[in-house]
This record gives sequence, C-alpha cells and structure tokens, in this order.
Amino acid sequence: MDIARIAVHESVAKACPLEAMVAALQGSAIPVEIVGDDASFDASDCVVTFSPRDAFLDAAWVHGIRAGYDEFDVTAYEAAGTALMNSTGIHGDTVPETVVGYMTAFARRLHVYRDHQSDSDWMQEPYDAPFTLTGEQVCVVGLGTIGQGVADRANALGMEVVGVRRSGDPVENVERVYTPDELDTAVADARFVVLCCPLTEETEGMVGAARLVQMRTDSYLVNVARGPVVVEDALLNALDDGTIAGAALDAHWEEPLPEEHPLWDHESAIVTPHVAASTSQYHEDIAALVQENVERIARGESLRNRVA
Ligand code: NDP
Ligand code: 7N6
Repeated sequence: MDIARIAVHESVAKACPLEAMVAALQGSAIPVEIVGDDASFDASDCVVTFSPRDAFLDAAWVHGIRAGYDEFDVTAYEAAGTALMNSTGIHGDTVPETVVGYMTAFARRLHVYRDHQSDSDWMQEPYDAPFTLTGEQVCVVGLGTIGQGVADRANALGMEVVGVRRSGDPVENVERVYTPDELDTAVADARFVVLCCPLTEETEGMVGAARLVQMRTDSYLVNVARGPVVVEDALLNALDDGTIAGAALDAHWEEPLPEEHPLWDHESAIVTPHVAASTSQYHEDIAALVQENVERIARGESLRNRVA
C-alpha cells in the first residue's frame, strides 16, 4: 500500500472541527486535504471519514472515525479489496465517564433537581427515592473498550459488576461473565443494564418487551451503543407502565431524535444527543490511530483496527 494523500471527508465535522483534524494528521508527512461528496479516489488514497460513501471503495484504505461501523457495507469493502478501519480503543474514558454520570444522576436524583431548578423550585424527592451506587449491581453488555471502562469505574465505586460478551471469557473487575444466550439471567438482578455492544444482526432488537420484563422494576437501562439494539416501542411502554424505573439514552433510533419524540420530556428518561464520546481531543485520538497505521504500512505490518 503506497499512500500519497490523506483525504478528510467533510462528514468528519460531525465529530470534530475539520481544520483541527487536518492539522493533527499533518504529522504523518503525507499531504492532507479536505474532500466533499463530489471527490473521487484511487489506490493511493487514505480516506478519513465519519459517514460511508460508495466512492470510498476506490481508495486503498478507509478510516472510519467511529468505533461502530454498522453503517459501512463490510462485504462491499471485502469484495473491493479496500481496507476498512474503525476507531475502537479511543473511547475508554469518555463514554464510561458519561455512563457513571447517568448512573449517579439516577441514584442521587440529580436529573430531577435540574428539571426543577429553572422554576426556582426547592422540591425534595421522597425519602425513599435516592440510593447509592455502592452495593448496587450493574450488568455491562459488551465488554470491549467501553464496557471494560464502565466495569473498572463501577467496581471502583463499590458496585457489583456482571457482564455479557459472546466469548464468555473473563474480564477484569467483572465478577461473572455471561454469554448472550444467558442475557435474561444476566440482567435479572441488575439495578443498571448498560449497553456497550456493537449493532449487529445479533444485537439488533436485543432489548425488547420480553427482555425488559426480566429486568427489575427499580432498574435503569443505559444505551450508549446504537438505538436499534433497543426496540423503541417496547422501551417507551416499559417506561410508561413502570416495567423499569428509567433509561438514559445517548444512541437513538433516528438521529437527531425528532422534536416531537415522547422521550424528550419523559420524566424517567435522560436524553443526550449522541455525545457520550465527545471530547476536545477527538481529532488527536483519531490522528494517532491513522498515524499508527501509516507507520505499520511503512514497516509492512498488519493494520490496527482493521474490520474489512
Ligand atoms: P469493542 O469492539 O471494543 O467492544 C465490543 C464488545 O461487544 C466486545 O467485548 C464484544 O465481545 C461484545 N459483543 C459483540 N457482540 C456481542 C453480543 N451479541 N452480545 C454481547 N456482547 C457482544 O467496541 P467499543 O467498546 O469501542 O464500542 C462498542 C460500541 O459502542 C460500538 O460498536 C458503537 O456502536 C458504540 N459506541 C458508541 C459511542 C457513543 O458515542 N455513544 C462511542 C463509541 C462507541 P465479544 O467479541 O466477546 O462478544
Ligand atoms: C463520535 C463517536 C462511535 O461509534 O457513535 C460513536 O464511535 C461516535 C464522537
């Protein structure tokens, strides 16, 4: 692979300023330029992008700046012989810190007080509403970069951590690791169920009505994965009828979440606009991944984060 240009597609602006990304990538000594939807590519191009486009299949190598690559047609990349890389590995602090924030808000009722603050309302939650994270159980579904980060932090807070992954292999700071076929058992005792898995054929619709019923009525669902991992109507019903106590959602079925969506003013929900991974260092984290692969190519080594 002989790379003569790094093309930064304008969709990168969805995650960080284009100029910052270009500046961070200059370190590789390969010319960097911003490209739009009308650009064409050849086998000397590396494309850095947020969103997929068919034209990228003509490049040598495409670097997706998200961990999730569910929007990319992996089969088409394999057929074209174009390398596709994702950005897993860089979200081990941002997303887990956000998850701790959601859990703390629910336990200490911070989201309720913030709702009342704008009315100067000295409202206090009922005596039995607040609780502590310490001693509560969290079930982390997907134990990769993000799931491990959630497990480490939850363990440090004195929570009991269980988790789910396909291999069922042990993970540090996770007391019991279940496989996906044991999901009902895995969620049954948890006060929090945190979704940190990729969106795949296997995980789409994984949390539907039948699964929500397996959760405790005082439990909270956190989705930092992808919207379709959860069945939308099932979750809305579960929040309305008290099947579960609440949900924090960063990933949605349609993004932006439509203005009229009932979740926006649901008192049991915390809605964030897909920002669990936001950081002012995002461009540098991505550039470091790209730079590492530029160096690996020069050394003739296999590429990091290659998914096709
Ligand atoms: P990783 O690849 O590091 O981890 C994914 C984990 O999911 C692995 O532990 C894998 O384990 C597990 N997994 C895969 N399939 C299943 C399944 N069917 N059931 C349970 N576990 C499964 O990815 P990241 O931690 O970096 O990111 C995870 C996902 O989070 C991304 O794919 C993306 O969709 C989302 N994300 C969201 C962000 C946001 O801003 N909200 C930011 C970054 C990522 P095993 O192989 O053993 O199954
Ligand atoms: C953009 C992060 C991912 O999959 O959904 C996230 O990595 C996007 C800041």
